[in-house]
Amino acid sequence: MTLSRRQLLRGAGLTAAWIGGGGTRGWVGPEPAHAGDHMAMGKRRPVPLPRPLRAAELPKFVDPLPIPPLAHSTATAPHPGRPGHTVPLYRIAMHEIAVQVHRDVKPTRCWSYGAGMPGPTFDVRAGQALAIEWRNELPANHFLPIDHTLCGADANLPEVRTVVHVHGARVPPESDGAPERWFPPGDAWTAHYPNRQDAATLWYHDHAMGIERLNQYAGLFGAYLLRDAAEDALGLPHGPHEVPLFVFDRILDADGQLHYPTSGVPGSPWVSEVYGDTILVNGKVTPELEVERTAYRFRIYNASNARVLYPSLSGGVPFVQIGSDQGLLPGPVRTAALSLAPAERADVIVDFGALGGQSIVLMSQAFQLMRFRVAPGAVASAWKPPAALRSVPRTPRTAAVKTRTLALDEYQDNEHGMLMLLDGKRWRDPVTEQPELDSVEIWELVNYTGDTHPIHLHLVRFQILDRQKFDIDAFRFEHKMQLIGPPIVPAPVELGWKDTVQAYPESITRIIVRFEGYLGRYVWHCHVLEHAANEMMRPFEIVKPKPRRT
Ligand SMILES: [Cu+2]
Repeated sequence: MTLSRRQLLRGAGLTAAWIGGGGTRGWVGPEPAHAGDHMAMGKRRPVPLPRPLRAAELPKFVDPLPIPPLAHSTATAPHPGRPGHTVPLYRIAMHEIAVQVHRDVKPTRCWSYGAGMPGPTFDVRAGQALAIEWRNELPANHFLPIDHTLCGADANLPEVRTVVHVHGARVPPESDGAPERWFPPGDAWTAHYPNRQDAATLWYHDHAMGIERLNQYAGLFGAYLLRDAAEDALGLPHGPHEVPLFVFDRILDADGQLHYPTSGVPGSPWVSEVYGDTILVNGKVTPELEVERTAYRFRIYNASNARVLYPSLSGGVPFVQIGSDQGLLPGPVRTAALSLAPAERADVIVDFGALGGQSIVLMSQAFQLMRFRVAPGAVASAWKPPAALRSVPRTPRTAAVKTRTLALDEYQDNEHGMLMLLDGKRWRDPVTEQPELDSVEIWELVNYTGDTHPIHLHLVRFQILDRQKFDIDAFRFEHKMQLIGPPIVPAPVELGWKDTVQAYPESITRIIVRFEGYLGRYVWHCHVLEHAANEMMRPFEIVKPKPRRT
Protein backbone atom coordinates (compact mmCIF):
# COMPACT_ATOMS: atom_id res chain seq x y z
CA MET A 1 0.00 0.00 0.00
CA THR A 2 1.26 3.44 -0.86
CA LEU A 3 0.85 6.33 1.51
CA SER A 4 0.55 9.81 0.13
CA ARG A 5 3.04 12.32 1.41
CA ARG A 6 0.30 14.10 3.31
CA GLN A 7 -0.74 10.90 5.05
CA LEU A 8 2.87 10.36 6.03
CA LEU A 9 3.12 13.89 7.31
CA ARG A 10 0.05 13.55 9.40
CA GLY A 11 1.28 10.18 10.62
CA ALA A 12 4.56 11.69 11.65
CA GLY A 13 2.80 14.10 14.03
CA LEU A 14 5.52 16.66 13.61
CA THR A 15 3.40 19.71 13.39
CA ALA A 16 3.33 20.65 17.02
CA ALA A 17 6.63 22.39 17.42
CA TRP A 18 7.49 25.05 14.98
CA ILE A 19 9.86 27.72 16.16
CA GLY A 20 8.58 30.90 14.66
CA GLY A 21 8.74 34.65 14.92
CA GLY A 22 12.35 34.66 16.10
CA GLY A 23 11.70 32.96 19.42
CA THR A 24 10.80 29.56 20.75
CA ARG A 25 7.13 29.25 21.27
CA GLY A 26 6.04 26.36 23.33
CA TRP A 27 2.88 24.75 22.09
CA VAL A 28 0.62 22.28 23.74
CA GLY A 29 -2.07 21.08 21.45
CA PRO A 30 -4.15 18.10 20.60
CA GLU A 31 -2.61 14.68 20.78
CA PRO A 32 -0.09 14.35 18.00
CA ALA A 33 -0.84 11.63 15.54
CA HIS A 34 0.83 8.28 16.17
CA ALA A 35 2.63 6.36 13.49
CA GLY A 36 0.30 3.69 12.23
CA ASP A 37 -2.83 5.71 12.90
CA HIS A 38 -2.87 7.03 9.40
CA MET A 39 -5.73 4.83 8.29
CA ALA A 40 -8.01 6.49 10.80
CA MET A 41 -6.80 9.97 10.01
CA GLY A 42 -7.37 12.52 7.38
CA LYS A 43 -10.37 14.40 6.29
CA ARG A 44 -13.73 12.91 6.94
CA ARG A 45 -15.25 12.03 3.65
CA PRO A 46 -18.96 12.60 3.24
CA VAL A 47 -21.19 9.55 2.93
CA PRO A 48 -22.46 9.53 -0.68
CA LEU A 49 -26.04 10.62 -1.27
CA PRO A 50 -28.07 7.68 -2.60
CA ARG A 51 -30.36 9.66 -4.91
CA PRO A 52 -28.87 13.01 -5.93
CA LEU A 53 -30.52 15.54 -8.20
CA ARG A 54 -28.78 15.34 -11.54
CA ALA A 55 -28.48 19.09 -12.00
CA ALA A 56 -26.25 18.78 -15.05
CA GLU A 57 -29.14 17.08 -16.88
CA LEU A 58 -31.66 19.85 -16.18
CA PRO A 59 -32.47 22.17 -19.09
CA LYS A 60 -30.31 25.26 -18.79
CA PHE A 61 -31.22 28.94 -18.90
CA VAL A 62 -34.98 28.36 -18.56
CA ASP A 63 -35.47 30.48 -15.43
CA PRO A 64 -34.93 34.23 -15.14
CA LEU A 65 -32.22 35.31 -12.71
CA PRO A 66 -33.89 36.41 -9.46
CA ILE A 67 -32.79 39.80 -8.21
CA PRO A 68 -33.28 40.19 -4.46
CA PRO A 69 -35.52 43.13 -3.52
CA LEU A 70 -34.15 46.09 -1.58
CA ALA A 71 -34.55 46.21 2.19
CA HIS A 72 -36.49 49.22 3.47
CA SER A 73 -36.53 50.81 6.88
CA THR A 74 -39.97 50.96 8.42
CA ALA A 75 -39.29 52.70 11.71
CA THR A 76 -36.67 54.60 13.65
CA ALA A 77 -34.52 53.64 16.61
CA PRO A 78 -32.70 55.85 19.10
CA HIS A 79 -29.19 56.76 17.95
CA PRO A 80 -26.85 54.84 20.25
CA GLY A 81 -24.37 57.68 20.62
CA ARG A 82 -26.41 60.86 20.19
CA PRO A 83 -29.24 61.40 22.67
CA GLY A 84 -32.36 62.82 21.03
CA HIS A 85 -31.37 61.58 17.57
CA THR A 86 -32.71 58.59 15.74
CA VAL A 87 -31.52 56.26 13.01
CA PRO A 88 -33.55 54.32 10.43
CA LEU A 89 -34.59 50.92 11.73
CA TYR A 90 -34.89 47.92 9.42
CA ARG A 91 -36.84 44.92 10.64
CA ILE A 92 -35.66 41.66 9.14
CA ALA A 93 -37.22 38.32 10.05
CA MET A 94 -35.74 34.91 9.33
CA HIS A 95 -38.19 32.35 8.02
CA GLU A 96 -38.35 28.94 6.53
CA ILE A 97 -39.38 29.32 2.90
CA ALA A 98 -39.77 27.20 -0.22
CA VAL A 99 -37.58 28.23 -3.14
CA GLN A 100 -38.13 27.18 -6.73
CA VAL A 101 -34.49 26.65 -7.67
CA HIS A 102 -35.36 25.48 -11.18
CA ARG A 103 -38.48 25.20 -13.33
CA ASP A 104 -38.33 21.40 -13.24
CA VAL A 105 -37.41 20.89 -9.60
CA LYS A 106 -39.81 20.70 -6.67
CA PRO A 107 -39.57 23.67 -4.29
CA THR A 108 -36.60 23.48 -1.95
CA ARG A 109 -36.86 24.08 1.76
CA CYS A 110 -34.55 27.00 2.64
CA TRP A 111 -34.05 29.52 5.41
CA SER A 112 -33.95 33.16 4.50
CA TYR A 113 -34.04 36.76 5.71
CA GLY A 114 -36.94 37.47 3.38
CA ALA A 115 -39.40 36.00 0.93
CA GLY A 116 -36.62 34.77 -1.37
CA MET A 117 -33.10 33.48 -1.05
CA PRO A 118 -30.71 35.35 -0.84
CA GLY A 119 -32.36 37.85 1.49
CA PRO A 120 -33.09 41.49 0.66
CA THR A 121 -30.28 43.80 -0.43
CA PHE A 122 -29.28 46.66 1.84
CA ASP A 123 -28.41 49.64 -0.35
CA VAL A 124 -27.06 52.18 2.10
CA ARG A 125 -24.82 55.23 2.35
CA ALA A 126 -21.48 55.53 4.07
CA GLY A 127 -21.74 57.88 7.03
CA GLN A 128 -25.44 57.20 7.58
CA ALA A 129 -25.96 55.06 10.64
CA LEU A 130 -28.77 52.54 10.78
CA ALA A 131 -30.11 49.83 13.04
CA ILE A 132 -31.40 46.41 12.12
CA GLU A 133 -33.70 44.33 14.24
CA TRP A 134 -32.91 40.74 13.31
CA ARG A 135 -35.81 38.51 14.33
CA ASN A 136 -35.49 34.74 14.50
CA GLU A 137 -38.77 33.23 13.30
CA LEU A 138 -37.21 29.98 12.22
CA PRO A 139 -38.61 26.59 13.30
CA ALA A 140 -37.51 25.11 16.61
CA ASN A 141 -35.76 22.20 14.92
CA HIS A 142 -32.93 22.23 12.45
CA PHE A 143 -33.36 20.34 9.20
CA LEU A 144 -29.65 19.87 8.67
CA PRO A 145 -27.40 17.57 10.74
CA ILE A 146 -25.97 19.23 13.86
CA ASP A 147 -22.74 17.83 15.27
CA HIS A 148 -23.13 18.27 19.02
CA THR A 149 -19.50 17.33 19.63
CA LEU A 150 -18.31 20.59 18.05
CA CYS A 151 -17.39 23.55 20.22
CA GLY A 152 -20.47 25.62 21.04
CA ALA A 153 -22.98 23.16 19.58
CA ASP A 154 -23.81 21.26 22.77
CA ALA A 155 -26.95 19.14 22.77
CA ASN A 156 -28.46 21.07 25.71
CA LEU A 157 -28.60 24.32 23.70
CA PRO A 158 -31.55 25.33 21.53
CA GLU A 159 -31.19 23.43 18.28
CA VAL A 160 -31.85 26.47 16.13
CA ARG A 161 -29.74 29.47 17.02
CA THR A 162 -28.81 32.43 14.92
CA VAL A 163 -26.79 35.61 14.96
CA VAL A 164 -26.03 37.90 12.05
CA HIS A 165 -22.63 39.21 11.05
CA VAL A 166 -22.33 41.96 8.46
CA HIS A 167 -19.16 40.77 6.80
CA GLY A 168 -16.70 43.61 6.35
CA ALA A 169 -18.62 46.14 8.44
CA ARG A 170 -16.80 48.37 10.89
CA VAL A 171 -19.09 48.06 13.89
CA PRO A 172 -18.79 48.11 17.69
CA PRO A 173 -18.18 44.65 19.16
CA GLU A 174 -21.70 44.34 20.55
CA SER A 175 -23.13 44.71 17.02
CA ASP A 176 -20.61 42.50 15.25
CA GLY A 177 -22.58 39.28 15.52
CA ALA A 178 -20.14 37.42 17.72
CA PRO A 179 -20.70 33.66 17.31
CA GLU A 180 -21.76 33.16 20.91
CA ARG A 181 -24.19 36.10 20.87
CA TRP A 182 -26.82 33.85 19.23
CA PHE A 183 -30.53 33.93 19.91
CA PRO A 184 -33.19 31.22 19.50
CA PRO A 185 -36.51 31.24 17.61
CA GLY A 186 -38.93 33.77 19.07
CA ASP A 187 -36.15 36.18 20.01
CA ALA A 188 -34.75 39.24 18.25
CA TRP A 189 -31.56 41.25 18.42
CA THR A 190 -31.03 44.85 17.36
CA ALA A 191 -27.61 45.76 16.03
CA HIS A 192 -26.23 49.18 15.10
CA TYR A 193 -24.28 49.86 11.94
CA PRO A 194 -22.48 53.23 11.94
CA ASN A 195 -21.37 52.74 8.29
CA ARG A 196 -18.35 54.94 8.95
CA GLN A 197 -16.21 53.41 6.24
CA ASP A 198 -15.66 53.64 2.49
CA ALA A 199 -18.11 52.29 -0.07
CA ALA A 200 -17.78 48.51 -0.25
CA THR A 201 -19.46 45.29 -1.37
CA LEU A 202 -20.40 43.83 2.02
CA TRP A 203 -22.76 41.03 2.89
CA TYR A 204 -24.63 39.72 5.88
CA HIS A 205 -24.81 36.10 6.92
CA ASP A 206 -25.37 33.82 9.86
CA HIS A 207 -22.52 33.29 12.32
CA ALA A 208 -24.04 31.13 15.09
CA MET A 209 -21.45 29.13 16.99
CA GLY A 210 -21.20 25.51 15.89
CA ILE A 211 -23.98 25.67 13.25
CA GLU A 212 -23.00 28.62 11.05
CA ARG A 213 -22.11 26.26 8.19
CA LEU A 214 -25.59 24.73 8.33
CA ASN A 215 -27.43 28.05 8.64
CA GLN A 216 -25.60 29.57 5.68
CA TYR A 217 -26.04 26.39 3.68
CA ALA A 218 -29.78 26.70 4.40
CA GLY A 219 -29.73 30.16 2.80
CA LEU A 220 -29.08 32.76 5.50
CA PHE A 221 -27.18 35.49 3.64
CA GLY A 222 -27.74 38.64 1.60
CA ALA A 223 -26.05 41.73 0.15
CA TYR A 224 -25.12 44.89 2.04
CA LEU A 225 -23.95 47.51 -0.44
CA LEU A 226 -22.35 50.57 1.02
CA ARG A 227 -22.01 53.61 -1.25
CA ASP A 228 -20.29 56.96 -0.98
CA ALA A 229 -19.73 60.20 -2.89
CA ALA A 230 -16.34 59.10 -4.24
CA GLU A 231 -18.01 56.15 -5.90
CA ASP A 232 -20.98 58.23 -7.14
CA ALA A 233 -18.54 60.56 -8.90
CA LEU A 234 -17.36 57.72 -11.15
CA GLY A 235 -20.72 57.36 -12.87
CA LEU A 236 -20.67 53.56 -12.70
CA PRO A 237 -23.58 51.53 -14.10
CA HIS A 238 -26.45 51.55 -11.61
CA GLY A 239 -30.15 50.89 -11.14
CA PRO A 240 -31.21 48.03 -13.45
CA HIS A 241 -27.62 47.86 -14.71
CA GLU A 242 -26.22 46.88 -11.34
CA VAL A 243 -26.89 43.35 -10.12
CA PRO A 244 -25.58 41.35 -7.16
CA LEU A 245 -24.72 37.75 -8.05
CA PHE A 246 -24.50 35.31 -5.17
CA VAL A 247 -22.85 32.14 -6.40
CA PHE A 248 -22.88 29.04 -4.20
CA ASP A 249 -22.72 25.29 -4.57
CA ARG A 250 -25.13 22.90 -2.91
CA ILE A 251 -26.02 19.23 -2.92
CA LEU A 252 -29.65 18.63 -3.78
CA ASP A 253 -31.39 15.28 -3.54
CA ALA A 254 -33.68 13.82 -6.21
CA ASP A 255 -36.61 15.67 -4.60
CA GLY A 256 -34.81 18.98 -4.86
CA GLN A 257 -34.11 19.19 -1.13
CA LEU A 258 -30.86 20.45 0.37
CA HIS A 259 -28.60 17.65 1.45
CA TYR A 260 -25.79 18.43 3.87
CA PRO A 261 -23.44 15.46 3.89
CA THR A 262 -22.46 13.57 7.02
CA SER A 263 -19.40 11.57 8.02
CA GLY A 264 -21.16 8.35 8.89
CA VAL A 265 -19.55 8.50 12.34
CA PRO A 266 -22.37 7.97 14.88
CA GLY A 267 -23.05 11.12 16.90
CA SER A 268 -20.50 13.19 15.02
CA PRO A 269 -21.61 14.00 11.48
CA TRP A 270 -19.09 16.84 10.84
CA VAL A 271 -17.24 16.59 7.54
CA SER A 272 -14.17 18.64 6.72
CA GLU A 273 -15.49 20.37 3.58
CA VAL A 274 -18.71 20.37 1.58
CA TYR A 275 -18.68 20.63 -2.20
CA GLY A 276 -21.93 20.50 -4.14
CA ASP A 277 -22.36 19.56 -7.77
CA THR A 278 -25.21 22.03 -8.18
CA ILE A 279 -24.19 25.67 -8.40
CA LEU A 280 -26.86 28.32 -7.92
CA VAL A 281 -26.84 32.00 -8.77
CA ASN A 282 -29.17 34.09 -6.62
CA GLY A 283 -30.96 30.86 -5.71
CA LYS A 284 -31.49 29.45 -9.23
CA VAL A 285 -29.76 26.69 -11.14
CA THR A 286 -28.34 28.06 -14.43
CA PRO A 287 -30.68 31.07 -14.71
CA GLU A 288 -30.66 33.63 -17.49
CA LEU A 289 -30.56 37.42 -17.38
CA GLU A 290 -31.70 39.47 -20.36
CA VAL A 291 -29.39 42.44 -20.68
CA GLU A 292 -29.32 45.60 -22.76
CA ARG A 293 -26.45 46.51 -25.05
CA THR A 294 -24.68 48.46 -22.38
CA ALA A 295 -22.28 48.07 -19.45
CA TYR A 296 -23.43 46.29 -16.29
CA ARG A 297 -21.95 46.28 -12.84
CA PHE A 298 -22.01 42.90 -11.11
CA ARG A 299 -21.15 42.32 -7.47
CA ILE A 300 -20.07 38.70 -7.44
CA TYR A 301 -20.13 36.95 -4.07
CA ASN A 302 -18.82 33.50 -3.34
CA ALA A 303 -21.36 32.25 -0.80
CA SER A 304 -20.17 28.63 -0.97
CA ASN A 305 -19.20 26.80 2.20
CA ALA A 306 -15.87 25.57 0.80
CA ARG A 307 -15.61 25.86 -2.97
CA VAL A 308 -13.25 28.36 -4.60
CA LEU A 309 -14.85 29.85 -7.72
CA TYR A 310 -13.08 30.95 -10.89
CA PRO A 311 -15.68 33.00 -12.74
CA SER A 312 -15.09 33.64 -16.44
CA LEU A 313 -17.24 34.54 -19.47
CA SER A 314 -17.67 32.53 -22.65
CA GLY A 315 -16.28 33.81 -25.92
CA GLY A 316 -13.34 35.46 -24.21
CA VAL A 317 -15.47 38.38 -22.99
CA PRO A 318 -13.42 40.10 -20.28
CA PHE A 319 -14.36 41.40 -16.89
CA VAL A 320 -13.16 44.82 -15.90
CA GLN A 321 -12.67 44.38 -12.18
CA ILE A 322 -13.18 47.65 -10.33
CA GLY A 323 -13.41 46.49 -6.75
CA SER A 324 -12.78 43.70 -4.28
CA ASP A 325 -13.93 42.94 -0.73
CA GLN A 326 -13.60 46.40 0.76
CA GLY A 327 -14.40 48.63 -2.15
CA LEU A 328 -12.85 50.09 -5.24
CA LEU A 329 -9.42 49.14 -6.55
CA PRO A 330 -6.91 51.90 -7.31
CA GLY A 331 -7.60 51.36 -11.01
CA PRO A 332 -9.65 49.11 -13.28
CA VAL A 333 -8.16 45.71 -14.12
CA ARG A 334 -9.14 43.90 -17.30
CA THR A 335 -9.15 40.17 -16.61
CA ALA A 336 -10.42 36.98 -18.24
CA ALA A 337 -11.06 35.12 -14.99
CA LEU A 338 -11.63 35.85 -11.32
CA SER A 339 -10.58 33.83 -8.31
CA LEU A 340 -12.98 33.97 -5.38
CA ALA A 341 -12.60 31.88 -2.25
CA PRO A 342 -15.61 31.60 0.07
CA ALA A 343 -16.65 35.09 1.30
CA GLU A 344 -14.53 36.99 -1.20
CA ARG A 345 -16.22 39.48 -3.55
CA ALA A 346 -15.44 40.92 -6.95
CA ASP A 347 -17.00 44.15 -8.22
CA VAL A 348 -16.85 43.93 -12.01
CA ILE A 349 -18.08 45.68 -15.13
CA VAL A 350 -19.12 43.65 -18.16
CA ASP A 351 -19.73 45.68 -21.30
CA PHE A 352 -22.38 44.06 -23.48
CA GLY A 353 -22.37 47.06 -25.87
CA ALA A 354 -20.74 45.22 -28.77
CA LEU A 355 -22.43 41.87 -28.10
CA GLY A 356 -25.94 42.54 -29.47
CA GLY A 357 -27.92 39.33 -30.04
CA GLN A 358 -25.30 37.13 -28.39
CA SER A 359 -25.53 34.81 -25.43
CA ILE A 360 -22.68 34.94 -22.96
CA VAL A 361 -22.29 32.22 -20.35
CA LEU A 362 -20.84 32.86 -16.92
CA MET A 363 -18.67 29.87 -16.06
CA SER A 364 -16.55 28.62 -13.18
CA GLN A 365 -14.13 26.12 -14.62
CA ALA A 366 -16.36 23.42 -16.21
CA PHE A 367 -19.54 24.65 -14.48
CA GLN A 368 -21.99 26.76 -16.41
CA LEU A 369 -23.41 29.18 -13.81
CA MET A 370 -25.81 31.38 -15.76
CA ARG A 371 -26.32 33.06 -19.13
CA PHE A 372 -26.63 36.67 -20.24
CA ARG A 373 -28.82 37.13 -23.31
CA VAL A 374 -27.94 40.43 -24.94
CA ALA A 375 -30.65 42.43 -26.71
CA PRO A 376 -30.17 42.41 -30.48
CA GLY A 377 -28.91 45.44 -32.33
CA ALA A 378 -25.87 47.17 -33.71
CA VAL A 379 -22.81 47.95 -31.64
CA ALA A 380 -23.63 50.50 -29.00
CA SER A 381 -21.02 52.87 -27.64
CA ALA A 382 -18.41 51.22 -25.48
CA TRP A 383 -18.07 51.84 -21.76
CA LYS A 384 -14.86 53.62 -20.93
CA PRO A 385 -13.46 52.70 -17.55
CA PRO A 386 -12.22 55.66 -15.51
CA ALA A 387 -8.41 55.72 -15.50
CA ALA A 388 -8.33 55.83 -11.71
CA LEU A 389 -10.97 54.65 -9.28
CA ARG A 390 -9.86 55.41 -5.77
CA SER A 391 -6.66 56.22 -3.98
CA VAL A 392 -5.54 53.19 -1.99
CA PRO A 393 -2.27 54.28 -0.42
CA ARG A 394 -0.05 51.34 0.44
CA THR A 395 0.50 50.99 4.16
CA PRO A 396 4.30 50.99 4.58
CA ARG A 397 5.82 48.01 6.38
CA THR A 398 7.61 50.47 8.62
CA ALA A 399 4.22 51.51 10.04
CA ALA A 400 3.89 48.09 11.70
CA VAL A 401 4.68 47.97 15.41
CA LYS A 402 4.42 44.21 15.57
CA THR A 403 4.71 41.16 13.33
CA ARG A 404 2.74 38.10 14.38
CA THR A 405 3.60 34.74 12.87
CA LEU A 406 0.47 32.61 12.92
CA ALA A 407 0.37 28.98 11.84
CA LEU A 408 -2.49 27.46 9.88
CA ASP A 409 -2.20 23.74 10.36
CA GLU A 410 -3.97 20.40 10.50
CA TYR A 411 -3.81 18.10 13.48
CA GLN A 412 -4.90 14.62 14.29
CA ASP A 413 -7.98 14.75 16.48
CA ASN A 414 -9.38 11.69 18.20
CA GLU A 415 -12.95 12.92 18.00
CA HIS A 416 -13.12 14.42 14.52
CA GLY A 417 -10.25 12.74 12.71
CA MET A 418 -8.86 16.05 11.67
CA LEU A 419 -8.66 19.46 13.21
CA MET A 420 -7.52 22.66 11.59
CA LEU A 421 -6.26 25.29 13.97
CA LEU A 422 -5.11 28.88 13.94
CA ASP A 423 -1.71 29.01 15.57
CA GLY A 424 -2.33 25.71 17.31
CA LYS A 425 -5.07 27.11 19.48
CA ARG A 426 -8.74 26.41 19.92
CA TRP A 427 -11.62 28.88 20.10
CA ARG A 428 -11.82 28.76 23.89
CA ASP A 429 -8.10 29.12 24.55
CA PRO A 430 -7.17 32.51 26.02
CA VAL A 431 -7.03 35.45 23.62
CA THR A 432 -3.50 35.80 22.27
CA GLU A 433 -3.91 38.40 19.52
CA GLN A 434 -4.38 41.73 21.30
CA PRO A 435 -3.43 44.58 18.99
CA GLU A 436 -3.59 48.11 20.35
CA LEU A 437 -6.24 50.43 19.00
CA ASP A 438 -5.01 52.29 15.90
CA SER A 439 -1.79 50.30 15.75
CA VAL A 440 -0.55 48.63 12.58
CA GLU A 441 0.55 45.01 12.58
CA ILE A 442 1.83 42.54 10.03
CA TRP A 443 0.26 39.11 10.26
CA GLU A 444 2.23 36.33 8.64
CA LEU A 445 -0.15 33.48 7.98
CA VAL A 446 2.01 30.37 7.66
CA ASN A 447 -0.06 27.71 5.93
CA TYR A 448 1.39 24.24 6.46
CA THR A 449 -1.56 22.54 4.81
CA GLY A 450 -2.28 21.59 1.23
CA ASP A 451 -5.44 23.73 1.18
CA THR A 452 -6.08 27.39 0.51
CA HIS A 453 -7.68 28.86 3.62
CA PRO A 454 -9.61 32.12 3.12
CA ILE A 455 -8.79 34.01 6.30
CA HIS A 456 -11.22 36.72 7.39
CA LEU A 457 -10.68 39.30 10.10
CA HIS A 458 -13.78 40.97 11.46
CA LEU A 459 -13.94 44.78 11.87
CA VAL A 460 -10.82 45.72 9.92
CA ARG A 461 -9.68 46.10 6.35
CA PHE A 462 -6.16 45.19 5.36
CA GLN A 463 -3.71 45.03 2.49
CA ILE A 464 -1.90 42.00 1.17
CA LEU A 465 1.87 42.53 1.31
CA ASP A 466 3.11 39.37 -0.36
CA ARG A 467 3.12 35.58 -0.42
CA GLN A 468 6.10 33.26 -0.28
CA LYS A 469 6.34 29.52 -0.78
CA PHE A 470 8.33 27.38 1.63
CA ASP A 471 9.69 23.86 1.54
CA ILE A 472 7.15 21.80 3.46
CA ASP A 473 9.40 18.73 3.58
CA ALA A 474 12.28 20.70 5.05
CA PHE A 475 9.87 21.89 7.71
CA ARG A 476 8.30 18.54 8.47
CA PHE A 477 11.40 16.43 8.48
CA GLU A 478 14.20 18.83 9.39
CA HIS A 479 12.24 21.47 11.33
CA LYS A 480 13.62 24.17 9.06
CA MET A 481 11.74 27.07 7.55
CA GLN A 482 13.24 27.15 4.08
CA LEU A 483 11.70 29.78 1.86
CA ILE A 484 11.46 29.07 -1.85
CA GLY A 485 12.07 32.04 -4.08
CA PRO A 486 11.35 35.67 -3.41
CA PRO A 487 8.10 37.04 -1.99
CA ILE A 488 5.42 37.38 -4.67
CA VAL A 489 3.64 40.71 -4.59
CA PRO A 490 -0.14 40.69 -5.02
CA ALA A 491 -1.73 40.81 -8.45
CA PRO A 492 -3.42 44.10 -9.45
CA VAL A 493 -6.85 42.77 -8.40
CA GLU A 494 -5.47 42.26 -4.88
CA LEU A 495 -4.19 45.81 -4.49
CA GLY A 496 -7.43 47.07 -2.97
CA TRP A 497 -8.56 46.86 0.63
CA LYS A 498 -9.41 43.31 1.65
CA ASP A 499 -11.18 41.64 4.55
CA THR A 500 -10.63 38.04 3.44
CA VAL A 501 -7.36 36.73 2.03
CA GLN A 502 -6.53 33.48 0.32
CA ALA A 503 -3.72 31.94 2.36
CA TYR A 504 -2.15 29.67 -0.22
CA PRO A 505 -1.00 26.12 0.56
CA GLU A 506 2.54 25.65 1.88
CA SER A 507 3.06 29.40 1.75
CA ILE A 508 3.39 32.40 3.99
CA THR A 509 0.79 35.08 3.28
CA ARG A 510 1.63 38.46 4.78
CA ILE A 511 -1.01 41.09 5.41
CA ILE A 512 -0.72 44.52 6.99
CA VAL A 513 -3.60 45.65 9.19
CA ARG A 514 -4.48 48.84 11.02
CA PHE A 515 -6.67 47.91 13.96
CA GLU A 516 -8.91 50.93 13.89
CA GLY A 517 -12.50 51.39 14.88
CA TYR A 518 -13.37 50.14 18.32
CA LEU A 519 -11.94 48.53 21.41
CA GLY A 520 -13.14 45.07 22.22
CA ARG A 521 -13.36 41.50 21.14
CA TYR A 522 -13.75 40.37 17.55
CA VAL A 523 -13.14 37.21 15.57
CA TRP A 524 -10.77 35.96 12.90
CA HIS A 525 -11.37 32.70 11.15
CA CYS A 526 -11.13 30.57 8.08
CA HIS A 527 -14.14 31.11 5.81
CA VAL A 528 -14.26 27.48 4.76
CA LEU A 529 -17.27 27.09 7.02
CA GLU A 530 -16.53 23.47 7.93
CA HIS A 531 -13.05 24.51 9.07
CA ALA A 532 -14.40 27.44 11.11
CA ALA A 533 -16.89 25.11 12.79
CA ASN A 534 -14.14 22.81 13.94
CA GLU A 535 -11.88 25.30 15.71
CA MET A 536 -10.39 27.25 12.81
CA MET A 537 -11.73 30.38 14.46
CA ARG A 538 -10.16 32.53 17.15
CA PRO A 539 -11.01 35.68 19.07
CA PHE A 540 -8.84 38.76 18.86
CA GLU A 541 -9.15 41.78 21.09
CA ILE A 542 -8.36 45.37 20.38
CA VAL A 543 -6.92 46.89 23.53
CA LYS A 544 -6.16 50.40 24.74
CA PRO A 545 -2.71 51.61 23.72
CA LYS A 546 -0.23 51.41 26.55
CA PRO A 547 1.02 54.81 27.66
CA ARG A 548 4.41 55.50 26.11
CA ARG A 549 7.17 57.77 27.28
CA THR A 550 7.78 60.67 24.99
CU1 LIG B 1 -9.63 26.66 6.27
